[in-house]
Parts: sequence; structure tokens; C-alpha cells
Amino acid sequence: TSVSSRDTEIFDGHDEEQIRLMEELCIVLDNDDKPVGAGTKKLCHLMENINGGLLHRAFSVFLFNEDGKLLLQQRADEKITFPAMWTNTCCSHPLCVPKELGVDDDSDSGAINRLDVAIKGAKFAAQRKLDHELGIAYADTPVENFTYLTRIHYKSASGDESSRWGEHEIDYILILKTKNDIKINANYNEVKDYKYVDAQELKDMFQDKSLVFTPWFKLICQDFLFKWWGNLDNLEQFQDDKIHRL
Ligand code: DMA
Ligand code: MN
Repeated sequence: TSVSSRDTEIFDGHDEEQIRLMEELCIVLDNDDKPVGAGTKKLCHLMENINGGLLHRAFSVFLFNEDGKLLLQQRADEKITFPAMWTNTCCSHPLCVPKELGVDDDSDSGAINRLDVAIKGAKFAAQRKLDHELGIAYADTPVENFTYLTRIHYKSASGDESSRWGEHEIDYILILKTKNDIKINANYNEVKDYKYVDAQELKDMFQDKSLVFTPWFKLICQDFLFKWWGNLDNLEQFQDDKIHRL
């Protein structure tokens, strides 16, 4: 595997494993969330491409335990984008493979629409990354336990406006309710810390100036999270087929 001199420069000082993950193939989208191709995670997260309009698919999991506490994670220092920031339980990208595009069916499901197909793929991706980042067993994350709520389209640079890396995504919001005693076995290349919080504890964290939060988590908290949180037994009212442009 050859690394061009340009890549050496782009990835200078970054973690070996995180550089390797930049080869994953994300799903490139048009503005209506229709897949139009594949793009490496690297290409999809370079601001020079994002500023040219490059958009990809993502998901965000909000895991709540039986006590209604939300599992937060602090991203590892090794992350190339948004290192060391506190955020929701787990975020990543459905890969450009049939299972995570949602199209690996045995054909007779031709009736379901494009959004349902994509949601199915996002749930499989969410399962994969809850295991990879937090070591949560697949048995604790059956796809039928995820509730899809909505989609959020947002763009943000990682760090200040001069940064090379960033996000430009249509983000599938997935809620997962679990038992209190699920086992977590964090992958410290991905996750620096994690913590269950109630709504007041999260609000207190936002007041702590020493803590930094990801831009997407802040946007979701401002506009949506506390409404969802207060209605964990009645989430259907928040389901829509819209793309909220934040
Ligand atoms: C990307 O998350 C997805 C969103 C919603 C920001 P990430 O940077 O944690 O992805 P990965 O874990 O694959 O690096
Ligand atoms: Mn992304």
C-alpha cells in the first residue's frame, strides 16, 4: 500500500489506525439523500471537498437505559475529526456495501421505499459501530430495538474555520433503549471516556467550560433532544420523513 507524499502531509502526526479507517467507503449523496456513489472517508471529510458540496450519509445513536439515562461518549484524542469532544452515544457512517445501503434483501421486498431501505442499512451500521467503539454486544443491540426518528443535514469544520477536516452529512437519528446492565468494553482508540447522564446532568455538563461538545450534538440538543428525552415511551410522534437542514 503506497502512501503519496500528499497523504503523508495530510495525515501528519495522526494515529495509524485512524488513518487506516480513512479508507472506508462512505455513501455519497445528492441533496435529497439519494446515493450517487462511494467516496472514501478521507475525501468525504476534507473541507476542500465539502466546500465544493460533497455530502455523505451518517447516523447518530442515542442509547438510553431503563432509568432513562443517556450514554455519552468522549471521543478519543486519536480521532482525526473532533478529537476529545463529548458527544452522543455513537456516530459513524453506513458503508457503501449492500447491507448498510439496505439493499441486500432476497428481492421480494420491492414495496418498501427508499427511506425505509436506508434506515435498515443505518441500523446495521449502528450495530457494527456500537460493538466497535464501545464493545456493546450485538445481542444487546438487535436492529428491531432501534427507533428511527428523523434526518438532520448539517455542515461543520472540525475545530476553527481554517481546519482541513470537517463534516457534511445527512445524519439518521436512531434511538436505542437497553437494559441498565449491558456490558461496555470501550475501544480506547475511539473513545476516551463514557458516562450515563440524566437530562439535568447533561445540562450541568454544558455549563462546565472545561468540556467541549461536538457541533452536531449541540445542534441536536438545542432543537430536539430534550423533547425526545421527555417522551421515550412515545417517540412515534417525532418520526418524520423530513430532512431538517440545520
Ligand atoms: C461521524 O462520526 C458521524 C456523525 C454523525 C458526525 P465519527 O466521526 O465518530 O465516525 P467514525 O467513528 O466512523 O470515525
Ligand atoms: Mn462524516
